[in-house]
Amino acid sequence: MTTRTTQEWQAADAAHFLHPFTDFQALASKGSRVITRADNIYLWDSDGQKILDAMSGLWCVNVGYGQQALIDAATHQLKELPFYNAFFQTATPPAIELAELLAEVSPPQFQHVFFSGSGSEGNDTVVRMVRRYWDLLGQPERQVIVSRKNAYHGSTMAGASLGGMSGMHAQGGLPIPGIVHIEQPYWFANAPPGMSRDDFGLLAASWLDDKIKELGANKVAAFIGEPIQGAGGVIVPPATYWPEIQRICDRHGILLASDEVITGFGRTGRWFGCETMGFQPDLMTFAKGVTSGYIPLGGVMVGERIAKVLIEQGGEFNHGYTYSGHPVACAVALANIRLVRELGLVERVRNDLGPYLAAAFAELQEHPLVGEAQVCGLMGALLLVQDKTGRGTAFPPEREVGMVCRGHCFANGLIMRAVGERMVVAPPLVITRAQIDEMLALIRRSLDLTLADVHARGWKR
Ligand code: PXG
Repeated sequence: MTTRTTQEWQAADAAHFLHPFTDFQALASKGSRVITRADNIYLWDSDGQKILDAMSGLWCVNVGYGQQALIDAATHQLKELPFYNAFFQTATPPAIELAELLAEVSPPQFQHVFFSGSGSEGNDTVVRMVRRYWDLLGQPERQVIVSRKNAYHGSTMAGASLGGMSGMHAQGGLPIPGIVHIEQPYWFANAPPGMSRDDFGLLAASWLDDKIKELGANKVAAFIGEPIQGAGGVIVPPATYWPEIQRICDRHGILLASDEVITGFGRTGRWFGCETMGFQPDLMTFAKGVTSGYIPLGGVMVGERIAKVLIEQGGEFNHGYTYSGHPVACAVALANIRLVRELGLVERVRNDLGPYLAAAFAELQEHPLVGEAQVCGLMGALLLVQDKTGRGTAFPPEREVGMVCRGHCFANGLIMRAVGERMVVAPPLVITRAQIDEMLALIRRSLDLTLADVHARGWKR
């Protein structure tokens, strides 16, 4: 790559690069921040400023930046066999070994995997596969997939349809047919006044039961959800929610899919979020953390209930991607998962870093701006409120207080994501306690600066 000044990069970027989820015109007039290198949990931009990346890239760099084992795995595989497909009764050693290793680290019901290139593609596979499963069982009318409002399942036609983001549905005529949404298990926003979190978890799960009864169980193929909604704002459901969802799916015989794109590979202190939340899905979508984002890879873990039917009576499944089982991506994933094991990252998140972050966030809950602080493993959220009385009152969205706070984070060398009024973190799992302290000092400073702005504008009650 050539060396250019920030202004030169920004000009070329604005002239040619259409960024995802971006107002192209607004960005072109402002100029992108150009990230040029990274190490461990830190990034550097084209002005040389060091930034603590509390979002692991985009929820993915679980082992941190600069891990030589992943670099070596990619280099070796690029030389040995940079590509071969898995379509025409062929396979490559990295894809076979990765399938084997994924079966080992996944809950016991998973012995098979279908590879994709991303999380969105993985969820497209889920849609195709569950409908195929019911076809094969002679119940083709079981088509509908139930998802949730404010869910994020990707940006392809099926992924965005499964997702519950109204802004995405508004563009492109979504959702596609056969996908419906129930309300999310977000206690702060959706619980009736005075209801405990645990009671609310049961209530929110009962909305699935209501929806199934409304549609007719014989029409419903599957329910899909993120164990913890990530892009929706790190919404940790009450502990009662997922076990009740499982009971409802079991009772109606419908398939349960866990979208583990963010929660997989140690993020919550177990290999997969469903283990932390206490349920046993039939399918798990994964991506991001499978390679720590070093190279694109996704897929679906397919439970034996489904795999058995597909294998024993399926015939050809007319679905797949050029890069299903890409050897370089699989080689990097193998190195990544082995490294997660070697470093004991899953246990470290569960026993040490997760509780440490939770204690720190509990202290931040005392901050005048913070109405709710939630942590699960190494993902956390702080909800910014204008009034802390009772359950609290969030700032009205049009004030964009989250964006104000995010601006202060950026200016202070911290990447924290704003989802509306929820400020979220998901740092690399290799972060140390000392680095968590450093992150917290930056968060606290950014909150204080945001509070000063809020007071100056007369927005605080
Ligand atoms: N499922 C979940 C749960 C995700 O979080 C996807 C599927 C789609 O994965 P791909 O690889 O197709 O992007 C995701 C992706 C954000 C943000 O702003 C989150 C994601 C992607 C982009 C932005 O928090 N998650």
